[in-house]
Amino acid sequence: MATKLSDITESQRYYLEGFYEGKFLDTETFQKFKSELLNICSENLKEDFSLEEKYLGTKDLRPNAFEYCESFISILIENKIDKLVNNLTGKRLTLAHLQVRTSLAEHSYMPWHRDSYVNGDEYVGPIPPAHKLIFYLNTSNPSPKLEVAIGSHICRFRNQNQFILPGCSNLDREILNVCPVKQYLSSDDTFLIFNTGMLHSVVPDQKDEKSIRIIYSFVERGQFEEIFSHKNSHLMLNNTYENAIASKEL
Ligand SMILES: O=C(O)CCC(=O)C(=O)O
Ligand SMILES: [Fe+2]
Repeated sequence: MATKLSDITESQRYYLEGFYEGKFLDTETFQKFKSELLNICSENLKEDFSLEEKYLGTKDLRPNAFEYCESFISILIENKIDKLVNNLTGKRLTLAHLQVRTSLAEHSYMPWHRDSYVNGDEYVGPIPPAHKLIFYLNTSNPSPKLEVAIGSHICRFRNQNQFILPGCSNLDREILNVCPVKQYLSSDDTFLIFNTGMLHSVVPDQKDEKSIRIIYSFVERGQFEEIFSHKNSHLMLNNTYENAIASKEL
Protein backbone atom coordinates (compact mmCIF):
# COMPACT_ATOMS: atom_id res chain seq x y z
CA MET A 1 0.00 0.00 0.00
CA ALA A 2 1.33 3.47 -0.86
CA THR A 3 0.20 6.75 0.68
CA LYS A 4 0.77 10.16 -0.83
CA LEU A 5 3.59 12.01 0.92
CA SER A 6 1.29 15.01 1.17
CA ASP A 7 -1.10 12.89 3.30
CA ILE A 8 1.28 11.83 6.05
CA THR A 9 0.70 12.76 9.68
CA GLU A 10 2.73 15.34 11.61
CA SER A 11 4.59 12.61 13.44
CA GLN A 12 5.38 10.75 10.22
CA ARG A 13 6.71 13.99 8.74
CA TYR A 14 8.79 14.57 11.87
CA TYR A 15 10.23 11.08 11.58
CA LEU A 16 11.24 11.71 7.96
CA GLU A 17 12.33 15.35 8.11
CA GLY A 18 13.53 15.66 11.70
CA PHE A 19 12.04 19.08 12.45
CA TYR A 20 8.77 20.87 13.14
CA GLU A 21 7.97 24.58 13.20
CA GLY A 22 5.18 25.93 15.40
CA LYS A 23 3.87 29.23 16.73
CA PHE A 24 3.42 30.25 20.36
CA LEU A 25 -0.05 31.45 21.34
CA ASP A 26 -0.20 35.19 21.84
CA THR A 27 -1.01 35.39 25.56
CA GLU A 28 0.08 37.31 28.65
CA THR A 29 2.60 34.55 29.44
CA PHE A 30 4.06 34.88 25.96
CA GLN A 31 4.40 38.67 26.25
CA LYS A 32 6.16 38.22 29.60
CA PHE A 33 8.40 35.49 28.13
CA LYS A 34 9.47 37.76 25.27
CA SER A 35 10.02 40.84 27.40
CA GLU A 36 12.24 38.85 29.80
CA LEU A 37 14.26 37.52 26.87
CA LEU A 38 14.68 41.06 25.54
CA ASN A 39 15.84 42.26 28.96
CA ILE A 40 18.38 39.45 29.12
CA CYS A 41 19.53 40.28 25.60
CA SER A 42 20.24 43.87 26.65
CA GLU A 43 21.94 42.55 29.83
CA ASN A 44 19.33 44.13 32.04
CA LEU A 45 19.30 41.20 34.48
CA LYS A 46 17.49 40.34 37.70
CA GLU A 47 19.60 40.26 40.87
CA ASP A 48 21.65 37.09 41.44
CA PHE A 49 21.79 36.22 37.73
CA SER A 50 24.66 36.78 35.33
CA LEU A 51 25.69 36.12 31.74
CA GLU A 52 28.87 34.11 31.35
CA GLU A 53 30.87 33.37 28.24
CA LYS A 54 30.50 29.81 26.99
CA TYR A 55 31.67 29.77 23.37
CA LEU A 56 33.59 32.70 21.90
CA GLY A 57 31.13 35.61 21.49
CA THR A 58 28.29 33.93 23.37
CA LYS A 59 27.03 34.19 26.95
CA ASP A 60 24.78 31.82 28.92
CA LEU A 61 22.39 32.82 31.69
CA ARG A 62 23.71 31.65 35.09
CA PRO A 63 23.32 30.12 37.62
CA ASN A 64 20.41 28.62 35.66
CA ALA A 65 17.67 29.77 33.34
CA PHE A 66 14.57 28.10 34.72
CA GLU A 67 14.49 30.08 37.97
CA TYR A 68 14.79 33.36 36.10
CA CYS A 69 11.14 33.58 35.16
CA GLU A 70 8.13 31.34 35.67
CA SER A 71 7.06 31.99 32.09
CA PHE A 72 10.05 29.93 30.84
CA ILE A 73 8.22 26.78 32.00
CA SER A 74 4.59 27.91 31.86
CA ILE A 75 4.98 28.78 28.17
CA LEU A 76 5.53 25.05 27.53
CA ILE A 77 2.41 24.02 29.39
CA GLU A 78 0.25 26.77 27.92
CA ASN A 79 1.27 25.74 24.39
CA LYS A 80 0.92 22.00 25.20
CA ILE A 81 4.53 21.53 24.12
CA ASP A 82 4.77 18.43 26.36
CA LYS A 83 2.01 16.75 24.35
CA LEU A 84 3.38 18.04 21.05
CA VAL A 85 6.87 16.66 21.70
CA ASN A 86 5.40 13.31 22.76
CA ASN A 87 3.17 13.15 19.68
CA LEU A 88 5.94 14.08 17.27
CA THR A 89 8.41 11.57 18.67
CA GLY A 90 5.94 8.85 19.70
CA LYS A 91 7.64 8.72 23.12
CA ARG A 92 6.99 10.12 26.59
CA LEU A 93 9.83 12.61 26.87
CA THR A 94 10.80 14.80 29.80
CA LEU A 95 12.61 18.11 30.11
CA ALA A 96 16.29 17.69 30.93
CA HIS A 97 17.91 21.03 30.23
CA LEU A 98 17.05 24.69 29.65
CA GLN A 99 19.49 27.28 28.36
CA VAL A 100 19.25 30.97 27.52
CA ARG A 101 22.14 32.27 25.42
CA THR A 102 23.02 35.60 23.85
CA SER A 103 25.43 35.87 20.96
CA LEU A 104 27.44 38.47 19.10
CA ALA A 105 29.41 35.82 17.25
CA GLU A 106 30.26 36.80 13.71
CA HIS A 107 31.71 33.33 13.12
CA SER A 108 29.66 30.21 13.66
CA TYR A 109 30.55 28.90 17.11
CA MET A 110 28.74 25.68 16.20
CA PRO A 111 29.13 24.87 12.52
CA TRP A 112 27.58 21.69 11.07
CA HIS A 113 27.30 19.01 13.74
CA ARG A 114 25.09 16.35 15.29
CA ASP A 115 24.66 16.64 19.07
CA SER A 116 24.78 12.82 19.34
CA TYR A 117 27.15 10.71 17.28
CA VAL A 118 29.29 7.62 17.27
CA ASN A 119 33.06 8.04 17.02
CA GLY A 120 34.85 4.72 16.60
CA ASP A 121 33.70 2.60 19.53
CA GLU A 122 32.48 5.53 21.64
CA TYR A 123 29.31 7.52 21.51
CA VAL A 124 28.91 11.17 22.40
CA GLY A 125 25.60 12.64 23.59
CA PRO A 126 22.40 10.78 24.39
CA ILE A 127 21.48 7.78 22.22
CA PRO A 128 18.73 7.98 20.97
CA PRO A 129 19.36 11.72 20.50
CA ALA A 130 17.59 14.42 22.49
CA HIS A 131 14.92 16.58 20.86
CA LYS A 132 15.28 20.33 21.27
CA LEU A 133 12.83 23.17 21.13
CA ILE A 134 14.67 26.34 20.23
CA PHE A 135 13.33 29.87 19.88
CA TYR A 136 15.46 32.69 18.54
CA LEU A 137 13.60 35.87 19.38
CA ASN A 138 13.63 38.48 16.64
CA THR A 139 15.41 41.50 18.12
CA SER A 140 15.51 43.72 15.00
CA ASN A 141 14.82 42.01 11.68
CA PRO A 142 14.17 38.30 11.15
CA SER A 143 17.50 36.79 10.11
CA PRO A 144 18.72 33.22 9.56
CA LYS A 145 19.84 31.67 12.85
CA LEU A 146 19.95 27.91 12.48
CA GLU A 147 20.23 25.58 9.52
CA VAL A 148 19.13 21.96 9.62
CA ALA A 149 19.88 19.33 6.96
CA ILE A 150 16.46 17.81 6.35
CA GLY A 151 16.35 14.05 6.98
CA SER A 152 20.01 13.81 8.01
CA HIS A 153 19.10 12.25 11.38
CA ILE A 154 18.05 9.08 9.54
CA CYS A 155 21.00 9.34 7.19
CA ARG A 156 23.72 8.03 9.41
CA PHE A 157 26.20 5.23 9.52
CA ARG A 158 27.52 3.68 12.63
CA ASN A 159 31.18 3.21 12.07
CA GLN A 160 32.51 6.70 11.63
CA ASN A 161 35.97 7.48 12.90
CA GLN A 162 37.12 10.30 10.69
CA PHE A 163 35.76 13.67 11.68
CA ILE A 164 36.28 17.09 10.14
CA LEU A 165 34.85 18.71 13.29
CA PRO A 166 33.32 17.29 16.49
CA GLY A 167 29.97 15.79 15.52
CA CYS A 168 30.61 16.08 11.76
CA SER A 169 32.30 13.11 10.09
CA ASN A 170 33.81 12.93 6.61
CA LEU A 171 30.70 11.08 5.56
CA ASP A 172 28.47 13.79 7.03
CA ARG A 173 30.19 16.24 4.70
CA GLU A 174 28.98 14.09 1.80
CA ILE A 175 25.50 13.86 3.35
CA LEU A 176 25.40 17.67 3.43
CA ASN A 177 25.84 17.64 -0.34
CA VAL A 178 22.62 15.69 -0.79
CA CYS A 179 20.26 16.71 2.04
CA PRO A 180 18.20 19.84 1.42
CA VAL A 181 18.78 22.54 4.03
CA LYS A 182 16.05 24.34 5.95
CA GLN A 183 16.83 27.78 7.36
CA TYR A 184 15.14 28.80 10.57
CA LEU A 185 14.93 32.59 11.05
CA SER A 186 14.71 34.59 14.26
CA SER A 187 11.06 35.28 14.83
CA ASP A 188 8.40 37.08 16.84
CA ASP A 189 6.51 33.85 17.55
CA THR A 190 7.82 30.80 15.67
CA PHE A 191 9.83 28.05 17.37
CA LEU A 192 11.66 25.05 15.99
CA ILE A 193 11.61 21.51 17.39
CA PHE A 194 14.27 19.18 15.98
CA ASN A 195 15.90 15.82 16.44
CA THR A 196 19.43 16.68 17.61
CA GLY A 197 20.79 13.65 15.79
CA MET A 198 20.39 15.65 12.60
CA LEU A 199 23.11 17.81 11.14
CA HIS A 200 22.55 21.41 12.15
CA SER A 201 24.58 24.59 12.10
CA VAL A 202 24.41 27.94 13.89
CA VAL A 203 24.39 30.86 11.43
CA PRO A 204 26.81 33.64 12.50
CA ASP A 205 25.31 36.91 13.71
CA GLN A 206 25.47 39.87 11.40
CA LYS A 207 27.73 42.76 12.31
CA ASP A 208 26.23 44.83 15.18
CA GLU A 209 23.47 42.26 15.64
CA LYS A 210 22.96 40.66 19.02
CA SER A 211 20.83 37.55 19.16
CA ILE A 212 19.17 35.55 21.91
CA ARG A 213 17.89 32.01 21.99
CA ILE A 214 16.14 29.81 24.53
CA ILE A 215 16.81 26.09 24.21
CA TYR A 216 14.83 23.25 25.82
CA SER A 217 16.17 19.67 25.65
CA PHE A 218 13.86 16.68 25.94
CA VAL A 219 14.98 13.09 26.56
CA GLU A 220 13.46 9.81 27.73
CA ARG A 221 13.00 9.36 31.50
CA GLY A 222 15.71 6.67 31.67
CA GLN A 223 18.17 8.95 29.87
CA PHE A 224 17.33 11.74 32.26
CA GLU A 225 18.07 9.49 35.25
CA GLU A 226 21.32 8.27 33.74
CA ILE A 227 22.80 11.41 32.20
CA PHE A 228 21.24 14.44 33.90
CA SER A 229 19.81 13.61 37.31
CA HIS A 230 23.13 13.75 39.20
CA LYS A 231 23.04 17.54 38.88
CA ASN A 232 20.70 19.37 41.21
CA SER A 233 19.86 22.10 38.69
CA HIS A 234 18.62 19.47 36.20
CA LEU A 235 16.61 17.73 38.93
CA MET A 236 14.98 20.98 40.00
CA LEU A 237 14.16 21.91 36.41
CA ASN A 238 12.72 18.48 35.72
CA ASN A 239 10.59 18.51 38.89
CA THR A 240 9.19 21.92 38.04
CA TYR A 241 8.28 20.71 34.54
CA GLU A 242 6.70 17.44 35.68
CA ASN A 243 4.78 19.18 38.48
CA ALA A 244 3.49 21.79 36.05
CA ILE A 245 2.22 19.02 33.74
CA ALA A 246 0.65 17.12 36.63
CA SER A 247 -1.17 20.15 38.01
CA LYS A 248 -2.49 20.95 34.51
CA GLU A 249 -3.89 17.44 34.25
CA LEU A 250 -5.72 17.57 37.61
O1 LIG B 1 22.11 28.47 18.80
C1 LIG B 1 22.75 27.85 19.67
O2 LIG B 1 23.31 28.43 20.58
C2 LIG B 1 22.94 26.36 19.72
C3 LIG B 1 22.32 25.55 18.65
C4 LIG B 1 22.71 24.10 18.77
O3 LIG B 1 23.47 23.59 18.02
C5 LIG B 1 22.14 23.28 19.84
O4 LIG B 1 21.50 23.79 20.78
O5 LIG B 1 22.32 22.07 19.77
FE1 LIG C 1 23.67 21.41 18.42
